[in-house]
Amino acid sequence: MNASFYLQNRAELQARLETGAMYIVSSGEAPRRTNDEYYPFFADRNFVYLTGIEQSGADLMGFGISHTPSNNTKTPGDTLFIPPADLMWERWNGTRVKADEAKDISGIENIRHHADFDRMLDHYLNSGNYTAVYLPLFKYTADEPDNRSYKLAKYIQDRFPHIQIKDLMPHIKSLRLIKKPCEIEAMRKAEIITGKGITAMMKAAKPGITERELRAEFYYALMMNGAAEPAFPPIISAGTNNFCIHYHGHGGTAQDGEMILNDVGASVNNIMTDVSRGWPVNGIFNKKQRALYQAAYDTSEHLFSIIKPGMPMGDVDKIIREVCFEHLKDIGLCKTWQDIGTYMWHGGAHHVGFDVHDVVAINATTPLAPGMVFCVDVGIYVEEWGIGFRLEDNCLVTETGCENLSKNIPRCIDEIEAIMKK
Ligand SMILES: [Mn+2]
Repeated sequence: MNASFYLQNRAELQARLETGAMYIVSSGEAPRRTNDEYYPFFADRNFVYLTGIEQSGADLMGFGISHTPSNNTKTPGDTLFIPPADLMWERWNGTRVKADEAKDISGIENIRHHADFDRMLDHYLNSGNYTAVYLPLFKYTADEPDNRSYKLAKYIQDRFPHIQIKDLMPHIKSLRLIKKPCEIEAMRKAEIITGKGITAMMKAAKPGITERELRAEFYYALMMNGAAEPAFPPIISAGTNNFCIHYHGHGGTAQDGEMILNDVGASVNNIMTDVSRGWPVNGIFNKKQRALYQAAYDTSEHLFSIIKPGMPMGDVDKIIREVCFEHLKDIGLCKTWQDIGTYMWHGGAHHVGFDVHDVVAINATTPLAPGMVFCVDVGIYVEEWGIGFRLEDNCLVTETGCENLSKNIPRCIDEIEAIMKK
């Protein structure tokens, strides 16, 4: 990504905000893990989307583009507040982004030390030129501690009651819904790395291999191909551990006759992929595994043949279930439509981008549009047979239909069996 991507994202966001509005997005801080040790820092996704900068303790302040201050002073441009250089701190913890680097990455001209933030915020809010501050207000659970956005909201409400606090999330979610060409390019590169990780696991698989060894194969392939980290904690499991949808135990051993499941992704330039495959530990699908995998594959292929602009988002998941139901009925597992919930445990379509479960403005009636990217995820779990897996690919909506971005990662039974042949 170059600075023009972030400049464009900020320009589009600013154009959505009314006169007299400003917004603040913070990069966040790494939480403490234990004693004096911190979790690796993972920058707030909205902050990265708008700046490209992955530096903790930074804030972006932006302003409604149509705003003309009443006292005719110049409309302030986007301002980035970064922590100052601190040689002792950096000796222990790594270098902080410098002003000129931050400018090159983000295209933001106005870079300030973070110590200026409070004073400048107070100055703007006292100026009479502003009526609203937009903050990204999101909590996954209501009782989680206040992050910087919530603390800023309280600070502003306490001291500047004439200023309205508004939620930035709806605006940023609608921007993040449609991917720009450079995001698609990054995703294509990430799919190649993801494919190397998945095929390495397929090649290494054999009866007796542990989930940890498979995990090591995945990490090794990613690191050897330039990835610093997987996009998200990989899910790699075997046998009945496949029945835990978000399994991170990695303590099991793959036995002959079982299936291995992976649900993994690499990222390039912060754009993630999310790909699942299921394959037999011993390299040859048995009769039941073959029937179920083929059902998932045919369902997925059907979806990729019909997805196109205009289709309501909710239809993707609905049609996955309907088509898979027909296959499971043919196999003899489903008798009535109500039985589908016994074998399909999760939704079949979530967007992917800066987040693996991407934060986008979408509902069941939203029409698909070019530039959207979501997973087509067919999960089948048959506990009575001890077989569970999912087949998950990344679908880009194009002008005329769609494209499977992860189609080159071994996908059909013949491809998987060929790659596993020793
Ligand atoms: Mn996934």
